[in-house]
Amino acid sequence: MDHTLVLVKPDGVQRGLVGPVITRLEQRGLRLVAMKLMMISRELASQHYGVHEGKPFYDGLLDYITSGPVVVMVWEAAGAVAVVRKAMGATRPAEAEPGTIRGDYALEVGRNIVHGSDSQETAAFEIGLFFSDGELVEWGRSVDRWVFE
Ligand code: DAT
Ligand code: MG
Repeated sequence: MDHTLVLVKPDGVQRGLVGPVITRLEQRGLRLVAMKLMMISRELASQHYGVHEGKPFYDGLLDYITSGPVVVMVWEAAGAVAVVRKAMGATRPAEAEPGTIRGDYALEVGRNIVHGSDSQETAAFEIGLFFSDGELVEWGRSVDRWVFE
């Protein structure tokens, strides 16, 4: 099944939104396979956000993502990347639909609570940045047959 990387960013952790983010993804039916609280180093941040290097918001983005602890997770489901992107809502929270994480909890692009990988290739790259293979837990839930076809 597909994997995607989700971060609750420093603003989400500070605002006590780790629980709501996890709850939404759990209740949707995705399976959590890895999770930790950590500080992101400048080095790791520059790798994670390498595609944005040179953009006007890049330095501020690195300041923000390294400004406090984040919760980093890997979630599993068929089509996990797209499912999580939709659940997160638009990058600019002002444009995010109500019912999405950003649409319900955020207002500004530089304080948008969550990160989710944007493709399967990006997901594989990002998961490799944050986790070693042994940290992904293969497990089953008794409810899985009621969630996964
Ligand atoms: P997303 O986080 O939805 O994948 P992205 O990968 O395009 O969005 O950008 C990464 C983060 O960078 C985004 O969550 C917020 C910030 N960002 C993106 N575009 C921005 C902009 N035009 N001005 C300020 N911050 C921006
Ligand atoms: Mg992105």
